[in-house]
Amino acid sequence: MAKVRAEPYEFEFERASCALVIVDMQRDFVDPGGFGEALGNDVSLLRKAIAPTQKVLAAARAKKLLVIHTREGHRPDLADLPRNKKLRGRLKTGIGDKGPMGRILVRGEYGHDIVDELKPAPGEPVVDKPGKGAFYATDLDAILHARGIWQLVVCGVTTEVCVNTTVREANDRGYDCLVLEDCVGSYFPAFQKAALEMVKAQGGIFGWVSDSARFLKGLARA
Ligand code: C5J
Repeated sequence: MAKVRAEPYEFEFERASCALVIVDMQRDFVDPGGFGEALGNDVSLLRKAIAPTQKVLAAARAKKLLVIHTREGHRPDLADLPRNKKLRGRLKTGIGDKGPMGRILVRGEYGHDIVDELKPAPGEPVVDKPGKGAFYATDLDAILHARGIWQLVVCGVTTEVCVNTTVREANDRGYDCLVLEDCVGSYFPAFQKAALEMVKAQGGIFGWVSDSARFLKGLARA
């Protein structure tokens, strides 16, 4: 068992039963000129997570951890886009419309894909998800079960939306989750802080929180 210093207490994991999950590091959320920025958000708050996540990704690959990438988005015909998600926000330009990087959050479009800095390697599963949680309407649970994975190290964006929803879904399905606080990002600093607090409160009600440096130390010993 490898050990990572974490809150509320150390996270113990086996390399063979642990996967790295990188949530929605997509151009439309993270890159300047994308949908996120068009909505008035400061993407630099999300971009801070790229460099530490690159280090974690490289180390995970070197240690042969399963690496999974997720992308939030919809079919080009929008048949899987619920009415509430399409209408929410009363946006002039929203999901499915032509945005700065192609049709917004539509599979196959430039903005929907993962940022160049964290490009999936051949063989790494990319899970396309229509919702916020990575388990809803996807084959993620089947992929993890097939490989005997029950522990997840989670990076990505945004902390309080897709990362938090995924961790909660994972927790209810029996997975232990470790969230790396410098590898997740939110457009709202107060939400970043609160979302991390929520994971580790009450003895780790949804999981553990650590950071890339502490995780890399633990992984080096695994
Ligand atoms: C959002 C996400 N924020 N990946 N998506 O709509 O967190």
